[in-house]
Amino acid sequence: MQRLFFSLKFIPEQQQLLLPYQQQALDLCPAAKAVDVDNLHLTLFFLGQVDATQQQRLISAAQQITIPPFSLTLDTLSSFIKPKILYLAPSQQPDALLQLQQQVAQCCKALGFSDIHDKYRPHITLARHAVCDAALQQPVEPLTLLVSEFALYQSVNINGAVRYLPETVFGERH
Ligand code: 2AM
Repeated sequence: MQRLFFSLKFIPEQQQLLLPYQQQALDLCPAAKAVDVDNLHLTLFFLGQVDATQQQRLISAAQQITIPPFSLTLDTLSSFIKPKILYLAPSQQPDALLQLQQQVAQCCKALGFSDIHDKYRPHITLARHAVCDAALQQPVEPLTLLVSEFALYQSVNINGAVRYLPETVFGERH
């Protein structure tokens, strides 16, 4: 069994562009713990524990999804109280992102996975264990990323550190 989730796939240069926003988040809430730069991602669907057979089925289903490259503009720094995270999010959710998320969710649900979230809320978690102003909602300098891939990620614990590893990548180059 592996702990898996679908997520947009950012390239390392895009993850680097997120670092100033992470710093802003940490300035607002210094006790929070920064997410490692190569772990920065935007979840599409969280699956939880998945066995090898189901994983293969998920991959086959996701290979049928087409993803036209789209722009994602991130412009809001905000927080969730549960879990206590600081995140960067788009104030306008692009249709292409929502369509992709719906297609991924449909595949997952057709294979028996349920969505543990009441409502899809696209966000990039920048820091965790954030005990700070609960009502944080701050406009920031907009950052536009071009997205053309998503991936099935595995969450693993390596020497006590969580790593998100792209298992299978989907999108225009694949
Ligand atoms: P993330 O913040 O790293 O994306 C399981 O709840 C995981 O799904 C969380 O660790 C969180 O990971 C992500 N998540 C939480 N709430 C969500 C929501 N409303 N929409 C999408 N992803 C969410």
